[in-house]
Amino acid sequence: MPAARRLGTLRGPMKRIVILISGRGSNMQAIVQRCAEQSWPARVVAVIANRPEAEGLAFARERGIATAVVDHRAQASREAFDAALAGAIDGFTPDLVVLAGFMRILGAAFVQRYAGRLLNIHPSLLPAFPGLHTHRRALAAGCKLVGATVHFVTAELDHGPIVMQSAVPVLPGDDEGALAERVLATEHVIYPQAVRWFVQDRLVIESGLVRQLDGASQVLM
Ligand code: NHR
Ligand code: GAR
Repeated sequence: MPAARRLGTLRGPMKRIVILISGRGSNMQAIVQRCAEQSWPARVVAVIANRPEAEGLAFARERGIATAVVDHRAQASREAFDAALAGAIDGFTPDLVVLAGFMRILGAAFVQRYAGRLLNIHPSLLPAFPGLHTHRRALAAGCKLVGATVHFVTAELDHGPIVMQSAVPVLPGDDEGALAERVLATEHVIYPQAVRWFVQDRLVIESGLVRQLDGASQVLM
């Protein structure tokens, strides 16, 4: 390990980000791109997938970002998967771990290990529709507004402190795919924004609520 990495004082303010994906990885790509364009005090040091076929891995490789795969199907239990995943993550000594379309529920021990430095984006206006198939459920419920939520991850699925939300209308004739696409476009704005605030040390969690220290709007609509 180079001396500059060992000496905390020389490491400077550059935060190390590890991004976990399961598939396409468009949110991961948006974060990598904004990080470079806007010269964040941060670097995406690795992209880790739980599926070897995750399309997003190719983008990371092309960019020279380290990649790893921890295949949940090769693990004997959820606990074993979580431990293998944590081992892979810790090899990159991250300051922040970002779930970006990551599709495996993580256990309490894993979440505790990264408490306060683990973010997720969920494609609904939480606390509505935690879990899977959010767009289908929002359509079935007759929702007129839908959106996405960036939150800190806690042991309770999709219930952690909310960093930022986006809202878009449901339009006549929308199906699941149309809705997912409209919401996804906003995810690509709010997730990089939330991660930027984190790496700039602009977020605090107070009594389970997230405050942006500059008073910036935590809403996109
Ligand atoms: N883990 C914890 N503890 N807390 C959260 O808030 C989490 C989490 C793990 C993932 C992302 C999430 C989402 O935003 C997320 C948040 C997967 C499932 C799921 O049911 C649910 C929510 C989320 C991700 N996964 C199935 C499982 O058995 C597998 C589904 C599949 O492989 O396609 O793990 O919605
Ligand atoms: C995104 O819409 C994300 O919010 C959602 O999956 C998509 C992943 O797209 N996440 C979940 O549903 C988590 N359960 P991406 O891989 O292109 O970022």
